[in-house]
Amino acid sequence: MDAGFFTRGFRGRRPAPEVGDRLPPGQYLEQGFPVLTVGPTPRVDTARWDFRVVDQAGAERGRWDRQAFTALPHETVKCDIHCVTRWSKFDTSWSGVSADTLLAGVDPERAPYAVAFCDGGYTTNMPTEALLGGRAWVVDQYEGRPIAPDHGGPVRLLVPALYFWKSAKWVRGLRLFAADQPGFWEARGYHNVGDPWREERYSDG
Ligand SMILES: Nc1nc2c(c(=O)[nH]1)N[C@H]1C(S)=C(S)[C@@H](COP(=O)(O)O)O[C@H]1N2
Ligand SMILES: [Mo]
Repeated sequence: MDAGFFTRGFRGRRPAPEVGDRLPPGQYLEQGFPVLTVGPTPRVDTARWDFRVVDQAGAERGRWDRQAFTALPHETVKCDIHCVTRWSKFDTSWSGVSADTLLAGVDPERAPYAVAFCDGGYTTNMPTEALLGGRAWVVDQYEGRPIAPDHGGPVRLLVPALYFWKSAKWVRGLRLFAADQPGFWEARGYHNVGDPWREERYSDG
């Protein structure tokens, strides 16, 4: 075999260093934008849409209808996203409301666990802290346009530091708990935390 061919073949199996540094273990770089949904894309009734923060007992800590949500201060977020099925996509760009804004006044020591709930019934859990400090957004634009229905539009959660199953599509709110409550995938064997850099894909138990 000719040395040039071997070199190209060898390089072909390894991402360039600038890509490799940004790829968590076991991930590959995807250029498209795959759609991963359990079940059908729900029909979202924008007239009745709201985003709510509720406590364990069901008491409302915050509620924004579509108009109020749109009027909240928005930030542009550029981030890499990592799906547990091994694709990563670099430099995705979103616009939305920081979870710090939506959770203002919530004490993460008194309400240490959060569950995102959605139209269609999907849920996913994370520590309240994982949503604070500029680490999570509730986004309503992707690449400068409304988010396509298949990708969670009109509004989805974005938690780029965790595997993308935590970024709940069609999100309608956050419920706060004193004790951890596994979400849809977390109750079906996915890792409770889901840090891609630690390759926390599945739980052992
Ligand atoms: N409501 C809801 N949110 C969801 C899902 C889902 O099935 N329902 N799938 C999750 C998974 S496993 C991934 S990888 C991402 C996929 O988002 P995308 O379809 O925009 O790529 O959404 C996450 N959020
Ligand atoms: Mo996923």
